[in-house]
Parts: sequence; structure tokens; C-alpha cells
Amino acid sequence: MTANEYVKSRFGRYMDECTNEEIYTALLEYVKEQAKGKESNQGKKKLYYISAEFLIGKLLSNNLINLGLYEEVSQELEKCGKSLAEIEEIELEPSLGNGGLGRLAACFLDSIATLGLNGDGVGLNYHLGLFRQVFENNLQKEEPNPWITPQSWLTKTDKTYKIHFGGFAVQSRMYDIDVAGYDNRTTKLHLFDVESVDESLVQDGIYFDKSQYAKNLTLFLYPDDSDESGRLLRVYQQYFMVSNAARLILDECAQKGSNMYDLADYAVIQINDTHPTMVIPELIRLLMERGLVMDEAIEVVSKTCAYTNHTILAEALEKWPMHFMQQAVPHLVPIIYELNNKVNKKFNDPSVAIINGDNCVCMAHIDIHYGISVNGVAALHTDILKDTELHNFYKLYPEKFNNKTNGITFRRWLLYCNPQLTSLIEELIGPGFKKDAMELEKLADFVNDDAVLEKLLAIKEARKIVLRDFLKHTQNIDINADSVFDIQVKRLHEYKRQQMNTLYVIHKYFEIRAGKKPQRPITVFFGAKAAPAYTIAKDIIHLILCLSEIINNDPQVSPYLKVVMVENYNVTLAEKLIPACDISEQISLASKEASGTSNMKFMLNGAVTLGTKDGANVEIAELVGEDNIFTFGEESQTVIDRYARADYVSREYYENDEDIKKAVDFIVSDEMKAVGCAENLERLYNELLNKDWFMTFPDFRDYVKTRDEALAAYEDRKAWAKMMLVNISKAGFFSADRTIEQYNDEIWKLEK
Ligand code: 26V
Repeated sequence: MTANEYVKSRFGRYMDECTNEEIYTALLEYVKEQAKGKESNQGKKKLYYISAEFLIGKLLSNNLINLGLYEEVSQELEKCGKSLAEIEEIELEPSLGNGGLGRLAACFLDSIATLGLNGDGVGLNYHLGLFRQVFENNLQKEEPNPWITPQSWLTKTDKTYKIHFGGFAVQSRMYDIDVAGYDNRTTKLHLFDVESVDESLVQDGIYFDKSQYAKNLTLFLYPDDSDESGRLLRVYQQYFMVSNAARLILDECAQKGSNMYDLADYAVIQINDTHPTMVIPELIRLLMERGLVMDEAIEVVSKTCAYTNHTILAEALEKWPMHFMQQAVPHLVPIIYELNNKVNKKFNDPSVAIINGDNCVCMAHIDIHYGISVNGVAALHTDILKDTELHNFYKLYPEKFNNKTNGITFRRWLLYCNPQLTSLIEELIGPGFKKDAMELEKLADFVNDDAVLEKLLAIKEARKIVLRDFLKHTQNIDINADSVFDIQVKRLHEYKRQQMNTLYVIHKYFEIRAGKKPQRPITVFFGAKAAPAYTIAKDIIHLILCLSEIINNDPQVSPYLKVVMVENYNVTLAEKLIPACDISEQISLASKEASGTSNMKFMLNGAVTLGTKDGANVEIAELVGEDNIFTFGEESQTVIDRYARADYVSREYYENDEDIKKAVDFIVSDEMKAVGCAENLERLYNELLNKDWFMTFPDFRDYVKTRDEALAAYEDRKAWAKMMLVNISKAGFFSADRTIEQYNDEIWKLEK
């Protein structure tokens, strides 16, 4: 049955007589049915990828592409004067993730299905998502982000569990989303929900009674954790997630014939950052309920779990007070004590203990001692884990440590988001790259082919127009498609240094006012959400929005420089921004960005990276060569040493560098205060002057110089097009298919 026939059978009318809503509903059901028809891998051993976040993005087009139905459905729609893009506007984007970690999990599911591996995702069904960002008075405001409509990708299942907490229990239910692989099998994302969830608990913005667990557990991802009740709620959420996951795993393994002692032959669990760590004590507890003694259960679980570390930032390495555990999950407490005792007996080293001197449980330490593998997400990141952050663990278990450089799915980040570039590539090297990304290397044959370079530039131009029109339509923003598009989109965090980018913009603003005009207009794009309780991050958003108001209203400057902060940056916006980008800003303080994944998406779409030698930027630079990337700033080791010496004084840079002083002073100028809040601006100014914990000033000079070099290089259009082509041709390494092959070969060992 074709899609149009399906529409007819569903509504009694063909597409041309249906509303867009009806077409969307019918296509959703049609795709769900088609996905059901695909087989999934039924091998003995199965991977469970447990993650607090799955930033899956809209699914209609992606699923159509992966099921091989995209062309057919597009053509049928076109015949009745409609487009898939307009149907897709009906779909709400689930905001089940925060940033790279969640998007990575989504890319991994795509690759797992595409490679035909037996592996499912397990997470939570947050009804109101992370939050929807709106700007009011140049400030971020958080609102609920509901996404579950009567017709959605969720399928309600019969699977329910009773989950016990200290003093009460809740009923859970599993919902499934089918994940269609590209031209292959399907797999599933299992999202657990609490049956008693109550959206009406949310009163004002994203505020709700944090103590009513039975009603609030699956309302929001990362509820405000600035107070104890918020942090405690995270523990409840995490336990709810992993208790459901553990029960599902044991049920499925038992059904397949596991006697529980051989669990590792049936299941491997990837723990995505420390949020799912409690799955370890919970599995031990459940195995004891099934008759194993504690030592046996510990041994079995220790062969089943693997841990991925996604950050070295101390504040993100979770440590929960023991009294939280006592309150939320008292039944895990004796197990955690036993895990701690065993470690202490064996190593007698407080730095590797599970319960630390403050009586907190160090979640990562559980994962490392009681798992088979610890991996970082880029070569540099894994080296830092081994040499510095987790060095004491590396000495104990060198064999457990390994690197898995992140990757992205090319289905969404090339085939879907940039069909124009996809066609050109296919025209040049055939369709093989869609299955084997390394075939992109064949593009290297065309670096001196003027006609190809011209086409590449024309595609970029076309994509800028698409972005311009999209932003006009959705956010009423006007941009000049003939300007250079310089883009930084990622979570807002001081270490990512959006503030350094902003200082450059202020510096440029002064130059233009002084008569030094850029060769071509520049548009600087930002997209970022700040965690609701992260004050300085929100101040940085305020700074960007105020600056944008000043510059865009300055008739002397605005023809040459424009600042755009897109509202509510999400996957859908990324799909429009990334293909249009010329310069990809990847400017984290060296050593702090574990990998980055937008850097990979940008290069794949022909942007040139302006970045520090951090995370996967290092690997990008190695692949494309120094001539095809703009790197600047101090090396990670220099930064690590500087932290160790604790002798960085930002004020010295401020006092000794006129440009830094001028740009920083502008933050608290009358001009800024006229459009912004003095309190926020002064707080940010003081933070930079007295702390600057992520060392923007030492890199500032080099940043300005290198960014200006990139802008100058852009003017040699042919040379720039060559750089674009080299970047695309070298992006194959960053396919998530490669990453997943490595996870499977080295950790999971699933049958194909
Ligand atoms: C999260 C938060 C959330 C609240 C505010 C403070 C804070 C600080 C750090 C984090 C990081 C959590 C872990 C994470 O998302 N890591 C990212 O994982 C990506 C996928 O591996 C990787 O590309 C990014 O470099 C890394 O930051």
C-alpha cells in the first residue's frame, strides 16, 4: 500500500483533500506500520544503552529516509501541491535531551539499527522535556516543553512494574519508539513513565512541588537542582529509570533462558555518563531476589556493565550524599556499603573509595570498579582521563580503559539535512558513501576541479538562503545571506566560552565604529540553552542578547556585523543552521570539551573549523591537516599545568591588554545598561575580572588574530572551497557507524 492509499483508507480521502494534520497523522501511522514489518536482530546477547537523555529530534523524515520511503512520499505530496517540510511542521520535537550527550545517544541508536545489532535504548518519558527557552527583556525564561500529542511516535506497551522507594511505591509503564535503521533492521527506544504522573502539578513556568514524587518523576529532564529537593529528585528519577531497566533486562534474559549466573552471555549494559549508575546495585539486589548470594550477584553484574565518561568537569561528576540514598533508596544502601567495603579492603586508598570522606557516593567510582570497560569519547579526552582525572583508577585497571571517539549519524546530518550536498556527492562518487562513510575520501580527487568547487559554493549559498527564510518564517529574524555565517551552537557553559566569542564581537564592533570595516558583512549566530540554576550562563545569554540589540540597531555598524541568538536551539534548528555555516566555532578551553559533536556535523556540511586543540578538534586537525582548519590557543597540557599551579590572575591580562580591557569594560557600559540589567552585567564583569575560571583572556589575542585570518581566507573563494571539500572528504571517520562498530568489537561483542 502506498502512503496515499494509506491516507485514503484512514480518512476516506486522498492526500489532496486532507488537512496537513490528517496527512501527518496518517504518515505517522503508516511509518509505524512499515517499521513493524522490518525484522530486528534476535541474537542471544543484547545491548541495553541506558541514558537519561535521548535527543532524537523529529522523526517523520528521518524514518522515511531510513525505511526507503522518502522519495515516494515526497513525490506523492508534491503531486497534490504539498511538501514534506510543511507536513513536518506539525510534528513537535521531543526535548528529551540537553546537548551532545543526548544527541550522541540518538545517533548511536540509528547506527545500532543500521548495523543490524541487537541493542535497545532505555530512558525516561519526560512529558515536559528539558524546557522551552523564550527570551524576554533580553533574558532567558524557561517554559514547559510538552511534546506528547494524541498521535505520537510512542507506543504504549503492556509492560508495567511496581517500583519501590523509601516509604512508597509507584507503578511504571513502558512506552516504545521504533528506531528504523538505514536500509536495514529496526530496534527500540524504551521510555519508562510513571502511571500517576500529573502535568497539572506544574504551576508557574517550570516550577512544581518537588516532593510529590508519584506525580512528578517524569515531568522534566533535569529539574532545577539548585536546592536540595531538586537534587534529591534527580536521585528518585535516576533510580526510577534504572530499576525499570534492570527489571526489563532480567525479564528478557530469563525469557531467553538465562539462569542469571550467565547473565553476561545475554546482556551488556552501556552506562551513559553516571546518571544510570544505580543500575549496578539495583541489578545486584534483583539478582539476590532471584536467589543469588551477594558475592555471586556482584560477580555477575561486574561482567555485564560498561561505563562511558563524557566530561572531566568536577561539578558534573555526580556524588550523592549517603543520606539521599537512605531516604530515596534505602534498599540499595547495604549493597553500596558492601561495594565500598570490598574496594577499601582491596586497595585501602581513599581516592578510589566509593563512599568519600564527606559521606557521599561517587557514582563514577562504582562504574569503574564494578564494570568491564571505561571509555572516553575522544582521543585527547581518554588520555586526560588516564593521565590526570582517573589516573589512580588507570593504575589499578589499565585494561579497562579505552577510547571511543564520538560520531554522528550521516543519515540525519547529511542525507536529511543537506539533500543538495548529498546529491552533489552522489553525482561525484556514487551512492556508496551512504553505507560506508569512508568513501567520502574519494572526493579528494576533485580538489582542483573548478566546476566542482563552484558547485560546492553554490550549495552553501543556497543553504544560507534556506536558513534566512526559515529564521524569518519561524523567529522573524532578518539576516543577510551574502554575509559570512559564523556559528556557535551548543549548551551554554563557561568552558565552551561563548563569552570569548562575544568579546570578539565587541572588539569588532569597536573596530567598525572606528572606521575599520570588514571586507564582507559578518553574521555571528549563537544558539544555546543555559541550565535554569546556572546564573553566570544565563548572564552570558543576557550579554549576547543585549549586544545583539545594540549592534543590530546601530546604523553605522549593522550593515557589517550582526549578532543573532536563535531562541530555543534544538535539533530542528541545528538541521537548518549546520548546512548554512561557513565558520564553525569550537573554542572550548583546551582539556575541557570531552569531544564535541557539532564540530563533526559542521565539517561534514562543508564548514571550516575555528577551534582550540580540544576534544575531537584534535582529531579533525590531524585528518584535514593544519591548512584546512584554524586552530589557536594554549595546549591542553599548558592549561592543566596552569590549573595545577593555581596562579592564573585574569586581572593581569585585563590591565595589560588594551583590547581586552576595552571589550570587558563595555559589558558594564551605559550603552549596555540601557538595554540590559545592571545586576547581571556587573556580575558577569566581576566574574571575568576576578575569576575567569575558564581562562578566556590568555587565549583572547590569539583568538582575535586567528578569527581575522579565517575571515581573510574566506575572501579567496576558490581556496576556501578547497578547504570545504577537504573537510567533507575527511569527515567519514566521524560516522557513528564507525564508533558503534568499535564499541561492538571491543566491548559489547554482539552477533551481527
Ligand atoms: C552538564 C551540566 C549540566 C548542568 C550544568 C553543569 C553541567 C556541566 C557539565 C555537564 C556535562 C554532562 C556530560 C555531557 O553532556 N558531556 C558532553 O558529552 C558529549 C558526548 O560525548 C561530548 O561531545 C561533549 O564534549 C561533552 O560535554
